[in-house]
Amino acid sequence: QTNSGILYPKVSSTRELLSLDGLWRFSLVQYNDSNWTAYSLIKASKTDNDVDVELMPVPASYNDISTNPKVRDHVGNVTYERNFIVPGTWEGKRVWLRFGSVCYSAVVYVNGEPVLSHEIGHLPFGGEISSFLNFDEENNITVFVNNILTNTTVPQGDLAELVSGRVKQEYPFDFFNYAGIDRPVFLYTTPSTYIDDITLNTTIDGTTGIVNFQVAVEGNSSYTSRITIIDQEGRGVATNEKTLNGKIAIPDVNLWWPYLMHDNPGYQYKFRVELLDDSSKVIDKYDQLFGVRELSWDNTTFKINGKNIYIRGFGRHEDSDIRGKGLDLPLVIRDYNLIKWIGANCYRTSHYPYAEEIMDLADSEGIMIIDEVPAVDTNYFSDGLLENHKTSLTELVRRDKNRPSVIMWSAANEPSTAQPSASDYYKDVITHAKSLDQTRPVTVVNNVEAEDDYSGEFLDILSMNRYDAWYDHGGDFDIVLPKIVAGAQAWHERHNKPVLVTEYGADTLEGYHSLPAFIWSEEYQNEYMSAYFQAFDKLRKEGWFIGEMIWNFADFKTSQTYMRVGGNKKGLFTRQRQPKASAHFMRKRYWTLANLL
Ligand code: GCB
Repeated sequence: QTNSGILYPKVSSTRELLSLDGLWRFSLVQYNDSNWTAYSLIKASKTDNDVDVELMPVPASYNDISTNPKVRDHVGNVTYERNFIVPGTWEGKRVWLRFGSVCYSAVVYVNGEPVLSHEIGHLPFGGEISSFLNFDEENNITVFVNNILTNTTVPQGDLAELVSGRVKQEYPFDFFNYAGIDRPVFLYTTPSTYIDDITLNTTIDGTTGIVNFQVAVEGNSSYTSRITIIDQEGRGVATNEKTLNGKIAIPDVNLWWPYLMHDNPGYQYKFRVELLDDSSKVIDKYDQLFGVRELSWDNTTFKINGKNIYIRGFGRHEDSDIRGKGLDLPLVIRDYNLIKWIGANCYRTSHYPYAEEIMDLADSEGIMIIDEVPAVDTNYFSDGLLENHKTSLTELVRRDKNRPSVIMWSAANEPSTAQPSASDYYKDVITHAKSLDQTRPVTVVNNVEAEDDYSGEFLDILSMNRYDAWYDHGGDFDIVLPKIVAGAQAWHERHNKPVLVTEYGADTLEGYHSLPAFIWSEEYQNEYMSAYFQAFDKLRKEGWFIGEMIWNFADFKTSQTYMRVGGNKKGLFTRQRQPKASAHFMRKRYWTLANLL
């Protein structure tokens, strides 16, 4: 249902909200129950949780909650189930069910009837379920969650049958393939005529902010509308009572600025929409936050509100002990405290869209986001994959289009862009991204050399991942400066576009010291970073180099391989969010850069 809106559920004078977060009954479904959407068949099939408590918290990934490797390594379907009561006062309203994300796909039943299905993790979905509900009584919700990745899923994966007969999920990316209902679940109401979607774009004219708006309404089209823009002090600063599509001017506007580029970063207004009936009674009301800012880019620069952006940041993961990728608010706030402490102004949502609650903080704290779809390590291009890939972009843009923090779309991470077939494929993907949004640049994060690539001509900004002196040339820090500088120059010279380093990093075991520096020690990570800093300082003088992002913000869990000791350890912070020596070192650089620019 990608042609309708996916506004975040909020209480207003016309809308109510109930959370379905909490403990759900959980069971594994045997892999060979192939007809997995057959509700009765799966209900009847035997479950296999052994010693575990058959309850699962929502939101959370299910994999690391259990003591049982069968849960952690499960392939195929699981079921989540719970009962809930819908207040009788909700009868006659539209009642909606909304999931922030289910990894990887879901089929949802309410009182035994299929009501929703969705494929692609990390993206919200929902729909109206009014006609399936019992009001003032118990209702049952059962969600079948499937984690299988194939050649046409985003991201791709493969099923392998081991000699033992067990089926195993294999995937080309290194982060653990967590699954489950990993973001909040809401029930909410709207009136029968309701605000379905709001799209806002802003430009600046001197000291005036211009808000271009489009409001989509479903239901009775004879209602009129009132739009009010409200500032952070709660004052109405502009109104429009005529139309659902138009422009509003905000005089003496407060712009949205990134952290450490302005003394009041992350300034947001409310865009209030009210639908009114003939007697001016408010039928529906929704407040959408937004910021006023203007992005522009050319062959050498990327600007916000007319000022050059220099990105100081990292790639990250949604990842922590026990919860996996499950939304956890203490962790979210801890992470933003660390981001501000270290002086970063940006991160990439590597390698999938992050929770809306996480994105809200980027908007309010002024942290810029490179917003990435789940297309990581794409190896085989096909029409089926292309369709899903485009859908992931459609759903991401629909969700995040109003966020001032989102400054760029990333259409993929490290795809095989050295194959000639990548040319048609990425032309299609990028054309699609540009048809959805012309106000933000689009990138693909590449790890091939400029001369081997077939994607760069379609992109606005060139992003490169480099691991010189890590995956090859261990300890040879002297090769970093010449190789990074030459690599970036080759990208710029081939396409005449701004260049950004989106990854470089070295695995580091906290507390392991070695003088002189030896691979995996804290000293090694610092010397490795120093070598890259020298290259970046040289590139900054070229005039087209727009930023540096280290891999990774924090250590994270991976699949089991000898390459990873307890996971990927390239974090500046441990998985528990404590600093390594590198975090202190990076803090000096990022604050120095922030003060220079
Ligand atoms: C990469 C990938 C990232 C990995 C990283 C690494 O190039 O984009 O997902 O985690 O390298 O540490 O190998």
